Amino acid sequence: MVKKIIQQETIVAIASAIVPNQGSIGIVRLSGVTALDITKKIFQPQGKPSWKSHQILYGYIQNPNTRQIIDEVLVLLMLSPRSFTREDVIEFHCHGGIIPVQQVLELCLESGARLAQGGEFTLRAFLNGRIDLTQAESIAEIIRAKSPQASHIALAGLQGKLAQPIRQMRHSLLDILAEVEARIDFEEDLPPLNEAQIKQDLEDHLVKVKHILGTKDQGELLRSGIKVAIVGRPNVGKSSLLNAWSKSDRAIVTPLPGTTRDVVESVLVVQGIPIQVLDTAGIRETEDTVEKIGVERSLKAVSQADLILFTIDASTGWTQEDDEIYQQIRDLNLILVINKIDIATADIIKYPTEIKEVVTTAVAINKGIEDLETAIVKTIQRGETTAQDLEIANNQRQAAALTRAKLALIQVEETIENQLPLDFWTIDLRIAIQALGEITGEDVTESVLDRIFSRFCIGK
Ligand SMILES: Nc1nc2c(ncn2[C@@H]2O[C@H](COP(=O)(O)OP(=O)(O)OP(=O)(O)O)[C@@H](O)[C@H]2O)c(=O)[nH]1
Ligand SMILES: [Mg+2]
Repeated sequence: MVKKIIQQETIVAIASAIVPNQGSIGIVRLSGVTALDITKKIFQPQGKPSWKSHQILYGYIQNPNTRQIIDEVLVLLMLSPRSFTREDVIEFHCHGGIIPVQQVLELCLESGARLAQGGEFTLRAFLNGRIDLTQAESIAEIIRAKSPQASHIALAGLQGKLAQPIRQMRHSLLDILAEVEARIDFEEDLPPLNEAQIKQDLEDHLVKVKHILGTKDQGELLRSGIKVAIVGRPNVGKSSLLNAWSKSDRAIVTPLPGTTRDVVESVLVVQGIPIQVLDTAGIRETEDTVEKIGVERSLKAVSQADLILFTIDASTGWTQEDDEIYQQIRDLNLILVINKIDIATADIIKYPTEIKEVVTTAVAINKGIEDLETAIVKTIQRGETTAQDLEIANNQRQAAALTRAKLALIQVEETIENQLPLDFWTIDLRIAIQALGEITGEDVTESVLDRIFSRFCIGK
């Protein structure tokens, strides 16, 4: 249904990022049966090109009605089926300002193309069988990746490394289903089922499904990262910590308590995990209106963070004020940062023994940052595989389908164990097959497609 409607039209979109004064080249991309006709209408090539696929032409975009020259461009011809969408795809490489790309886009629209919806190029690549669903999702993930590691696993997905074991399992289950159904229909004519082999296969698949499922949390960490809030009373060195860690002077640091009034943010990557660090205003009772708002914002940051770096001052030790803040955050995921250890007078700093993760630092002289990073990674990495070692990772949608496949496989195993009739085997085998097919897109509904492709931006 989707296929028929959308593929009659030629779509167009700006494929490069639109940032004023930033890029030297801007790309407008066409895909569809009339892409070549539209190009011939608006593009004046130098010389007499053959219009064969996979070449780059040079010339001018010209308004066919007014004869006005719009831009000097390079044109990439990628004709069906050797293109991203398997349709005729043509790219105009224009000058990178906003005006040229927009004018070229408008000319394409006037010449019969329709503005592409977000993800529509990739949707066509999927519908035309060039990529499967996991590969389409990987494209969106590469574009969104915030760390090299996140990009690495997304690229593995694009290469089909996630789809391949899933497709193999699905085909193996289809074979088993065929064997079982044949026994239901023609029991007398066939040798008995090799039950031991089937059990073994199902068990192997179950192990594989569980293994892939186990990559979800770490994959999520790599993709989305975490939010870390630096929290504590005034003057303990929170802003100094942010600056030392991000090797910048983003936050204002002074010897005066109550310096930070607003939440200051910096984004770092630690062992492949994107970390959004929030430096907050020191928490204390105050009559100062601005500082009061700052403290409210600190508390809001606390509530939104995945991890708190509760910072105290080693030169004063654990104070009454520290304790008051601690009582508000003690149930949260936190690491105690004992800062200013360079000027500590006591050898041992006391703190509540229930706090298990503790790091000592002297951020003003860049001491302890590495220990802090190690502690953070240890706190958020649960399980054996670390995010850094991941080769592939499934996302939430895929994990939901894999969980359905897992439960169905367990159910088939139980059915066999309990020697139930063959009809019962087929019910759960079909559920597992369908769930796996949803992951790759071999078995997928329109609403699932809508959900996946609506997350793309236009031009992809
Ligand atoms: N000796 C020493 N001084 C430090 C260290 N870290 C920070 N300081 C000093 O402590 C003072 C306060 O530092 P800030 O980073 O502004 O402290 P803050 O926690 O952000 O303070 P507020 O924004 O007021 O809540 C500054 O004079 C820093 O130079 C450290 O590790 N050792
Ligand atoms: Mg500060």
